[in-house]
Amino acid sequence: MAASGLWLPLLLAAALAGRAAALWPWPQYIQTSEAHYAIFPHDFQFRYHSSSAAQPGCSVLDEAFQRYRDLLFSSRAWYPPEPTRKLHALEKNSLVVLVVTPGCNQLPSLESLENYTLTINDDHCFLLSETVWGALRGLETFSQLVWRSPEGMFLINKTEIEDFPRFSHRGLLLDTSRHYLPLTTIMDTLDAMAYNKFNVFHWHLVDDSSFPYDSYTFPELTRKGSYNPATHIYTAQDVKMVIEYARLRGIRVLAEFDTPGHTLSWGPGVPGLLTPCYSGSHPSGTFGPVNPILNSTYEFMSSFFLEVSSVFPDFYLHLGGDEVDFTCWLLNIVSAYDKGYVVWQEVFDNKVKVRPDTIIQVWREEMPVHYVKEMELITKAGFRALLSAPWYLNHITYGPDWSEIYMVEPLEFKGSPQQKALVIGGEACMWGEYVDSTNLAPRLWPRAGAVAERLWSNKLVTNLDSAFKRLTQFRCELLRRGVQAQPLNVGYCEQEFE
Ligand code: CP6
Repeated sequence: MAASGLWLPLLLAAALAGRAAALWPWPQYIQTSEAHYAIFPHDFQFRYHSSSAAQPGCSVLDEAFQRYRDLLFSSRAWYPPEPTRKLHALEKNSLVVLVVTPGCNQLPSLESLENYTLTINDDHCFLLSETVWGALRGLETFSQLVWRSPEGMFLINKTEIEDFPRFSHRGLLLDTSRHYLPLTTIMDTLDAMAYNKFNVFHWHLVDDSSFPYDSYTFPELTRKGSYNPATHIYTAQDVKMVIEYARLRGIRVLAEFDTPGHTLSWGPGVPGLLTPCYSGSHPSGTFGPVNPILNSTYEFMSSFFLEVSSVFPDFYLHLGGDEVDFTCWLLNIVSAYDKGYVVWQEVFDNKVKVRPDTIIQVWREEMPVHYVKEMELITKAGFRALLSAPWYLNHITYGPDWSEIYMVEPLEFKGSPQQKALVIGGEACMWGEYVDSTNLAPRLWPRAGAVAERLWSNKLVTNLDSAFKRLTQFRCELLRRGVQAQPLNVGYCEQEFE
C-alpha cells in the first residue's frame, strides 16, 4: 500500500496544508492536500459502519466517541459563522468507523494490533482498523486533524493516513511511593498518555518510602506502611477503576512490586520480612532488603504475588530487582501464576536465573556498561528488552532537553536483525522523589511526547525543526485539553488562558 511516491513518511511539517502539521506522534504514511471540508458540530456524528465488528454498545468506542466529541467541540464556542467562501461539507458530516475484529470487552495486551487507516476525501470520512485499539489511535489522529478557520469554522483537510506503531510497548512509569498521586492525577495522566499514543502505564506502586497498595491478604502493609492509611492508599476498587480507565484508552497497566530491594516500607507490616542490620553484635534498628534466609519470606512472597497476579489482569507483572546486592540471593524467580515478567537490568547483570521469556528493562546510563551495549548484551542472550536509560523525565535541566530525548535511537546497538526484533519498546520514567501532583503534568508534558513519537513513528522521523514546530503546536493543544504542559521555548498559545 505504501509503495507509491505519493506517500510521504517524512514530510517537513511546515510544508503541509492545514493542521496536518500538528500531528503528534507523526504517522507512518500520510498524504494530504489543501482541499478541506467543513464539519458542523451540532449534528456531527461518529458512526459504526454496518459491517463493523464493533457496534453501538461497544464501551471502548461508545465512550471514546463521547470523549472526542467533547474534546473537539464542547469547550469551544460555535456560532455558524457567515460563510465567507464556499466550503464543501464533510461527507455525511460523520466519521464512519469500521473495526474488523471484535473485542470491545477485552484488555489490550502486548500483542494487540493498533494499526488503522484514516481516509478523508470527497466521498468518505472513514476510519478502518483491525481492532478497537487501532480505532482509538485513529480517533486521536482524527481529533488532531481538525482545525479552525479564522472565522471559526471547523475544518479538516483531504487526507489519507495509514498508521501503525513502530514498537508495541510504549510506556510511562509513575512512582506512587515517594509521593502519593491522587486518582484524579493518575486519570489525567492516562488521558494525556492516550493523546500521545502511549499504551502502557507502568505503575511503580510501592517502594522504600511508602506502601499505598491496599492488600487484602496483608492489610497491615498499608496500615503500617502507607503515609496515611485513611487517605494515601489505593484500595481494590481504586485499582479496578484505574485499570478500566486505562483499558478504555487502550492502555495496559503494568504493576511493579519492586523486590528484594526498595522494600523498606514493607517492613512494618510484615515482621521478620526484612534483613536486620547489625552494629557489632546488636541489631542497629535499620533494615536491608527482603531476608532471603527465612522460609517465612518465601511463604509471604508466594501469597502476596498470588494476590497481585489476580488483581492486575495484564499478562505481565514487573518484579523490580534493581539496586540490590544479589550475592545472598540464590533465588530463581518463580513462575507459578501464569504470568510473564518484566525486571530491571540488574537481574540480568547479576546473572540471576530467569525464564527465557522474561523482559529486561534497561535503566542505567553507564554501569556496568553503556546502555547501548547493555541492549546488545541482553538481546544477544535472547531476552526481550525495554529501553528507559535515556528517558528519565525526572531529570531536569535548563534548556530544550526534549531534543536529546527525541534523538535517541533504540536500535542503534550492534546486533543481528533477530536481536533488534527483541526490542519491544521503551518507557519514559517519572520517579517521584521530587514530584507530586503539583508538578507532575508540566514535568511530563510535552517532554514525554518526545519518547512517545520515538516509539510510535518511523525510524526516519528525526527532523528536529519539524518536531519542534509540531511539538510546540501539540503542547498548545494539550493546554487546550486541560493538560498543564510546560513551554518548549519562548512564545505563546492562542488558547492559553481559555
Ligand atoms: N527507585 C527505584 C528509583 C530508581 C530506581 N528504582 C532510580 C535510581 C536512579 C535514578 C532514577 C531512578 N528512584 N525503585 C532505578 C530503577 Cl537517576
